[in-house]
Amino acid sequence: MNASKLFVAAVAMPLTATTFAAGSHGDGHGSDIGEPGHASDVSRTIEVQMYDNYYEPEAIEVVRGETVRFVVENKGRLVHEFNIGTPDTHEAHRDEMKMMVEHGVIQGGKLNEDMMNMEMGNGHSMKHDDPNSVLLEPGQKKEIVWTFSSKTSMEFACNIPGHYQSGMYGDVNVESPADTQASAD
Ligand SMILES: [Cu+2]
Repeated sequence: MNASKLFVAAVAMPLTATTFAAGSHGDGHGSDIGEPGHASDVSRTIEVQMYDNYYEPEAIEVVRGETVRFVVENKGRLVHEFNIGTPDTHEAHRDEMKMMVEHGVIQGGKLNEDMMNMEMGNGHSMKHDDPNSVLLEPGQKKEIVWTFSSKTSMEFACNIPGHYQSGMYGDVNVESPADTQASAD
């Protein structure tokens, strides 16, 4: 592998904090995955455990408009991601994760924090700080507060090379508030 070649590739394909943030991806209509929520709007906490290579629970049900606090804990022995998106955004994100592995930013059970903060030129870095995602070393626990604003079918997924392919993803089923009311009658 040619190191300088990889560096050029990284600069050409920047990993900005906003690339995959809500609303900034695609044509502006297609992939509305919701938006970062406010702690004061949280109606429910969902605990998610990550193992090698699967999640518990395997699927999540939310109501459109609901703000959920996800408490995500990595109980595996490898680095894992919990990322809320569509199959398309996950596919795009997998290219970035592949690059992070190729650069040694993700090394099996470890994250190279120094390298994540390294300046790649043009203000870009390999920071992994999208609001819809957390990337955790074994034993780490982090939170995401997310408001589900559309009925787009979504998935939570780990995009580290090989993990999604081995089944590390689950459905986010978004119900409309009316459905919930009907079933409560
Ligand atoms: Cu994983």
